[in-house]
Amino acid sequence: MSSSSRKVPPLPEVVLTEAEGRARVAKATRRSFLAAAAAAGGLAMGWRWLTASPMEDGIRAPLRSMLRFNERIARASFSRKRLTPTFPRESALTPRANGKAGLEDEEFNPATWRLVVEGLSGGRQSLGIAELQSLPKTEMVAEFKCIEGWSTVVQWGGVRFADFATRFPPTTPSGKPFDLADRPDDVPPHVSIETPGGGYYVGLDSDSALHPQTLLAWEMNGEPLSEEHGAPLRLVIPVKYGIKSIKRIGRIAWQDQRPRDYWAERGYDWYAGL
Ligand SMILES: Nc1nc2c(c(=O)[nH]1)N[C@H]1C(S)=C(S)[C@@H](COP(=O)(O)O)O[C@H]1N2
Ligand SMILES: [Mo]
Repeated sequence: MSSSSRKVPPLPEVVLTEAEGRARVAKATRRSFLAAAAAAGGLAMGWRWLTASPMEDGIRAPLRSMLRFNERIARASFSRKRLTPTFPRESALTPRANGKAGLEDEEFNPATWRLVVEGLSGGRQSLGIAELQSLPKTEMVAEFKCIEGWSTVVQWGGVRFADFATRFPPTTPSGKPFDLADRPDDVPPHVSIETPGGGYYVGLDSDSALHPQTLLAWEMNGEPLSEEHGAPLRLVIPVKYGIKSIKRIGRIAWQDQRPRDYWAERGYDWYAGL
C-alpha cells in the first residue's frame, strides 16, 4: 500500500483559550494525583499488613508462604530422571568466586582435612580425600546459576553423591539395606552439609541430593579445586541455585528433620530448586 494513495484526514483543530487550557491541565493533574494517592494508600495498607505479620525464618510470614508455594511448584516438576542440560567441554569458563562464608577460618588446614559422615548404617565415618577420589569419577559440564542472576557453564569432576551414598550407605527408614535401584525412596528424607567450622551450611531434600547430576567435586575445568572455589571438596547441585552448592565441605549428615540452611535463615527459599 502506498501512503500517497490515501488521504489522511486533517486533525480536528482544537483551540483552547488560556483559561480553558489551565482548567484541563488542573483536572488531569487532580485525577492522576488521586490515582497515585489511591495506589500509595493501597501500598501503604499492604505494607502495614505485611510488616505487622509475624516473622518466619528471617522474613514475614506471607513472603515465606510465597516461597513455600514456589517450592511446591519446583518439587512437582522434579524428577531424578529429569536431567539439566550439559554442554561441550570447550564452553566451560571459570565462574566468579562468590560467597566466602565458612571459608575464612584461619585454623583450616587442607593437609589435615577430613570429611565426617553421619547417619550411616555402618556408623560415623571420617574420610580423607584419597578415599573419595578412589570412588567412580564423573565429569559434567553444566550451567552454574547464582540466585543473584548470573550463570556460568563450568566443567566439574568428582563423585556422584548417589555413588558416594552407595559406597557409604545411610541407615534406611525401613531398616533394610540402602538400595538405590530397588528402593530409591527408602532413604532418610534430608541431608545436612556444613563447612568444617560450621560457618556455612545447607539443607537438602534427599531426592535432590541423589539426583544423578549432584556431585561431590574436587576438580573444576580440569584443575584441582582452588580454595576460593571450595577445595578440597565441594557440592555441585545443578538442579538448585548456587547457594546450595556448598564449598569446602566438612560434614555430611543424613537426617529426618529438615536441616538448617544458611540462606533460608536469611530470607531465601529453603528448597531453591530450578
Ligand atoms: N562455604 C560456602 N559455600 C558457598 C557459598 C558461601 O558463601 N560459602 N556461597 C554459595 C553461592 S551463593 C554461590 S553462587 C556459589 C559460588 O560458587 P563459586 O564461588 O565457585 O563461583 O557458592 C555457594 N557456596
Ligand atoms: Mo549465589
